[in-house]
Amino acid sequence: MNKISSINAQRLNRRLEELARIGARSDGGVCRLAFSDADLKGRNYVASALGDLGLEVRIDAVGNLFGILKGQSVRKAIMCGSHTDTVATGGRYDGALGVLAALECIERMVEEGFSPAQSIVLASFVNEEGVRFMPDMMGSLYHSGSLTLEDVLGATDKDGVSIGSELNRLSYSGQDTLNDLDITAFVELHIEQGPVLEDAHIPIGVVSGVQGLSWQEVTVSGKSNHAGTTPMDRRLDAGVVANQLIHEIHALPLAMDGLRLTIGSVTYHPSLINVIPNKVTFTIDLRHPNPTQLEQAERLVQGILQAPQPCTVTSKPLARVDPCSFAPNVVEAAQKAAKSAGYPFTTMISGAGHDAQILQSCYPSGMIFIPSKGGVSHDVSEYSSPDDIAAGANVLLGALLELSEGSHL
Ligand code: HGY
Ligand code: MN
Ligand code: MN
Repeated sequence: MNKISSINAQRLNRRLEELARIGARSDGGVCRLAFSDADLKGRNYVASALGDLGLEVRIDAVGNLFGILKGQSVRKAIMCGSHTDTVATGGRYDGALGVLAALECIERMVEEGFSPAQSIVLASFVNEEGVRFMPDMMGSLYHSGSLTLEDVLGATDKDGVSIGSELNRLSYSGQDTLNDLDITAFVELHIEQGPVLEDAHIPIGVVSGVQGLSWQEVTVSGKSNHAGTTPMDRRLDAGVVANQLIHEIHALPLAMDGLRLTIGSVTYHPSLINVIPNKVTFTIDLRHPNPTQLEQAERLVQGILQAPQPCTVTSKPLARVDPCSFAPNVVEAAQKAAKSAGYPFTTMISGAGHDAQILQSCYPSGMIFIPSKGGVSHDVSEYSSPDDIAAGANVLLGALLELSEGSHL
């Protein structure tokens, strides 16, 4: 049996450059918002590469893309992959690395004429980012059965456009499923998107779990009026109340170790210089590795929002994912792969949410990280070095072979 030792680093880095040109921003970043034309082009780039390799390509009812390399046991399969949608000010590696590294691993098997003991399935899940349509990790939530087709098709963006209408406009979806396969593991290679690996000068992170996430949108409703004529004591200024709430909420991480809180979007209405705002909406992104602490943080936020105010304050939950621990056998396979490839590694939890966190609910899952320069991600300056990219893909290849072939490696 050919022991495939490494990936073709040049081809992988070339593919990352090619994909980054789809949805390229003038500042060097990438914008492939879910179910946009650029997102479809990015998915078609991957689908045609899968077709060129002779893999069976499947697309499900929400647009999740799969490529299948049949193994000696066709039914049993190892899944690998990630997502190719990005945030609006995204980089070239978040998600794309996991999909293209999976493609590279499969291409190495095909070109060596290697028939894996289990089939290998590449997955590219739709709408992992959740910045246009919420919740995030939507494609893997649908695949794992946590969201219905109606939930997905009915989701709308800030302009009221639904995913269903975008899927029709782009003729993006299919009827396929993976019901005929028995997925025995899922492995995702991803950039760390934080500072841990770079600070420690370690090239590989083996991810043991992912912290929990809670998203909500708060709306403060007051009364518009003239900025010049309305006395200060006769205003119902939604901006004043919103800023007070934001100030109090921002103080929470000082009182709770490990809590990460982001108010990433604040929108005033009518947002005019000489009009008292009658409505302010803002988003809250809470993260914590401990489920009890995450619930406690949610309660503290609700306590602040429910305090008596002159304006009305409402909040709408947008996404909620529990912290997860990955399957020990997948974590071990990744550790073994890093060891046998000679890469120093550390075992860590993920600060960012990922498809693997959702898929852990239906398949034994795990992740492999590579360093992010400056710990930066969700920004156009996101960067990982070609050497680290090659290292991560080699460890992914090793983990796939370990999981598929077991000890006969
Ligand atoms: O928000 C997240 O952690 C992920 O990038 N969707
Ligand atoms: Mn990602
Ligand atoms: Mn992301």
